[in-house]
Amino acid sequence: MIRPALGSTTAAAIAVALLLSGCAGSESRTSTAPEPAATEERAEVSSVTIDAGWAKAAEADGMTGLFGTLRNEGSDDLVISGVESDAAKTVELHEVTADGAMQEITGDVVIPAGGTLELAPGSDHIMLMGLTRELLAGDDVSVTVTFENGDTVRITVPVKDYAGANEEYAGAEDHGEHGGH
Ligand SMILES: [Cu+2]
Repeated sequence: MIRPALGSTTAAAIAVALLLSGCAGSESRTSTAPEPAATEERAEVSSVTIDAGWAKAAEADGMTGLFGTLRNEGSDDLVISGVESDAAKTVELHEVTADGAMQEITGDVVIPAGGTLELAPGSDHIMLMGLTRELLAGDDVSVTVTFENGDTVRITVPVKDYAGANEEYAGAEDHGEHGGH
């Protein structure tokens, strides 16, 4: 009668010890988190990067473009489903039409597996509209790109002064004379 009681006490003690070591293990960040955690962690992937990324300096409440080469080092094509930024009220993917106006891209924007998506002045770009702060040369600006599979990637680029990328936004209201052309 004594042996089983001792046995179960020992088993319970071992279980508590395992539980404690389990807690200690999950609290230590050194072993499981090699990279700093993102502020909002969904399914952040590291297989998408930007080469030579930059954004054009712009005033608060204005709009600006973000450019660079998005690279998908994963094995699946990635379809962009949304872009957001704490620096802008609205973020869209834009293209520049043959007549030099820019507009939101309505079709799928894909970064092919093992391939790239070029974002450049006068061509496709990430448009930040309703800037929540002035973007000065030397600042950093971040956008979070979400893909249709639920993955996200946060991209941070430097702000630069740039004289180009002044395309009229086809969706913007005309503050001057009434166009009609
Ligand atoms: Cu644009």
